[in-house]
Amino acid sequence: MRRCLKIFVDEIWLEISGGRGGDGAVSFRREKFVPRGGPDGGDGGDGGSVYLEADPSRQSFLDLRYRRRQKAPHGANGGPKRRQGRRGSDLVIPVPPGTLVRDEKGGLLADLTSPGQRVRAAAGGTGGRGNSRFATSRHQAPRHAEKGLPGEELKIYLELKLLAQVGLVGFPNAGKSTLLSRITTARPKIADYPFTTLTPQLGLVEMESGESFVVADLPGLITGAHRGAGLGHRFLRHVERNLLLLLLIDLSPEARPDPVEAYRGLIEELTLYSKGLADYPRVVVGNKRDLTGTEENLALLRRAVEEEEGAPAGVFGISAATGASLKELLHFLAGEVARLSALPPARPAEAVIRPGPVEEDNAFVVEKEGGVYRVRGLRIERAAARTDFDNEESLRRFQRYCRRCGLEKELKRMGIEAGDTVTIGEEEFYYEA
Ligand SMILES: Nc1nc2c(ncn2[C@@H]2O[C@H](COP(=O)(O)OP(=O)(O)OP(=O)(O)O)[C@@H](O)[C@H]2O)c(=O)[nH]1
Ligand SMILES: [Mg+2]
Repeated sequence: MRRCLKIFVDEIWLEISGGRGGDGAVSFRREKFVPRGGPDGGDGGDGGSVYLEADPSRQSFLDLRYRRRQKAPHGANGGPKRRQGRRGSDLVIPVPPGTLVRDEKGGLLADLTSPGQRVRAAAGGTGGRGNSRFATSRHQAPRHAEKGLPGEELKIYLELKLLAQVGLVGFPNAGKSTLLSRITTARPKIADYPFTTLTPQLGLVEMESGESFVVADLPGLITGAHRGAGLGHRFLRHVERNLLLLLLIDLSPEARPDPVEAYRGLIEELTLYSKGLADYPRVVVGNKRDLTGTEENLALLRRAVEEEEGAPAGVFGISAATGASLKELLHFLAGEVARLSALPPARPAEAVIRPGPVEEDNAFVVEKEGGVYRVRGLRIERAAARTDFDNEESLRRFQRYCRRCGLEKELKRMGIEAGDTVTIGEEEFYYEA
């Protein structure tokens, strides 16, 4: 599906978390007559990630209402004989196409429009390495293994915006709202004065064949709309999000501008707004054919359209009020929607706005509050999360890391004393000189 106009219709919060990575194993080979073989602890499996995927079989967030917390499975721990822990399977949450994914602060993480588009919303934690990975010629029997990292946890905000395939474009009073109310269950305000419709309205057309498509009634355009005049200009930017534009033209003899001027005026406003709109898929429809004096105008309009578009272009003559020729029009629209949605997108699908995992960063900051030193930093927090503090060798390894990365020096500079508390991420320690 190409980019389509979206109107906000639903919203929901979810709390999601990636699975924890499995721990690496500490284990030694057992062989006959060999008292203690080499290290053979396997790696932990990665935790599963949580994905959101645009699934056309979903129309709303209804089935997520009672499943606000979703977790991907953990990775399994590594085992002896270098056995790798099983990785946690990914959790895929289906959402309707047209879903915007935002973070807690409202920042856009993803815009899922085409079926099958996916975004990884919460990454699983990576598994820890087993002790077999830490053997060196100098240290042949390491008892150190890494713990698996926790998965990402976050609260996300989903917004559903309906996608419209057909956009109604016309001057005020052309009968756009009347047409929408006639062909869909939408009930927009209809009146014989211009600018009755102030915000885009959507309606679903359901064909007898079972096909359906969404039509958007956009506020009326006026001359100068591309420069920001009138109400319609704010919605011009949405026009490109439809598959097909329906230019609706008032055929009545009293219509101002007259049908030919209206047609040329609409094309001009669209083209002046954006060059790409000049040859955007469109169909021209003359309305109010039930009124007297409209046949002549329809003929004039046909001629003008043929001149402009070159080939003998079809112009529909309808009456939104009586329903005349609406069946033929809908049949044509359904065919065009099917044809155009099968085309490859004009632009590459823009699914993922979310930046990838942050680059490893050696930097850390220490804040002092009373006797507590709070350490923050991606790498140091990871190193702490990776460490099994009950394992003597792992602990020593972590202490060496703290020395190497300059944390210990920094703590001393800040005046740390034995017995003070140091927190690194989720872990808490007592400082020993
Ligand atoms: N005779 C006749 N009148 C129509 C027809 N379609 C719409 N009208 C009338 O034209 C007037 C404007 O109709 P709307 O549907 O409100 O027009 P609109 O294009 O939505 O207008 P804005 O929202 O103001 O831009 C109303 O009085 C309608 O009853 C039609 O097919 N025949
Ligand atoms: Mg209207």
